Amino acid sequence: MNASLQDRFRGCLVGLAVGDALGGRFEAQSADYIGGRFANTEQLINYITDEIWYTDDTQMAIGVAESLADHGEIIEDRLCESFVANYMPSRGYGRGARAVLDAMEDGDDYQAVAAKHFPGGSFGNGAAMRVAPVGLFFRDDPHIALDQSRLSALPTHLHPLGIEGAQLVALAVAHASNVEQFDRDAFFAHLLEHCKSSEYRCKLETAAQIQEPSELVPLGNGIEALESVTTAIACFALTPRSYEDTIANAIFLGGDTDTIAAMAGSIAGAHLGVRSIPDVLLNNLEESPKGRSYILELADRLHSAYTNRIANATNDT
Ligand code: RVK
Ligand code: MG
Ligand code: MG
Repeated sequence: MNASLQDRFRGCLVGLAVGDALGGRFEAQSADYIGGRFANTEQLINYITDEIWYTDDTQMAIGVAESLADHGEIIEDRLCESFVANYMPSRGYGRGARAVLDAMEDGDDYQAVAAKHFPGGSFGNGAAMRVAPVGLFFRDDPHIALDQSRLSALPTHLHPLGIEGAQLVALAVAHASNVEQFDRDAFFAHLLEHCKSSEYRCKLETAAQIQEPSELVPLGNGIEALESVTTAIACFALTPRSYEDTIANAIFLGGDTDTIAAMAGSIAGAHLGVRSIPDVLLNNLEESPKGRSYILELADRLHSAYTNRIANATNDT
């Protein structure tokens, strides 16, 4: 039976957090090392016997989801307030993102920091790792999803590749949440239709042809958006009927495992629903004040706000 929409909202947010938390155990390790420890997905998943803690990816995605649930759209000032309220440096942030968030927290000119820390702005994957709630909330309209994703990236990521990475993940989440039967050709055609840069186009065309995990390697496993966004999308497209295989595809690549598994997990969860997440992972996800129970409630709150938005849009026409 296909997952309900509420179940998909839950699957997306919890799928992001679980991918991040499991991937966080292997961040910066090599593919060879991880592959030497675990022979397959089952061994990787069953290695978890205690609590898994999420990182900055989930912490910032929570901020985006809260802001959307409260305001119904991305409003930069409100989003920044939410980022500051959730900011916890110990979760492990990118160094440019930390500089921007520190400025936001201190009431300094964070936009100037975002513009100058890296010339041309950041092309890190920080905007893409947190964007899944935007894809869910605007799943009915790719043009709004693209625009709102851009707005959600801008406080920290001004480089076009950082922004487009977020837009592609949002579109992937939206599409995954919309379809009952996953059609790989339709999925990549949709992403390519909205892809602007030759850099992402080239990677998406490669991703669309991938038949087995070893072919994911050339897409990249790095902290830059261009080295991780299409990788995450391809991890899902390779095994669209399995949440655990999707995040395992990402983790077995090594490198930025928390973020690639977070993005891939959010897409898989949006398609398959929260029941697709293995109990051993769900039950071990941290139960801190903004842990498992809170994320499930937040997903429900986002779902309610989404159904209100759709109802209001229908009444207006
Ligand atoms: C620690 C040169 C650039 C660049 C530019 C590189 C967390 C830098 C999460 C930078 C994610 C890194 C990740 C990350 C998210 C970006 N020129 N190098 N124009 N733009 N870089 O600092 O939020 O793990 O090496 O903006 O995107 O789990 O340090 O942060 O893996 O990309 O960090 O970019 O990072 P930042 P972010
Ligand atoms: Mg992280
Ligand atoms: Mg990371």
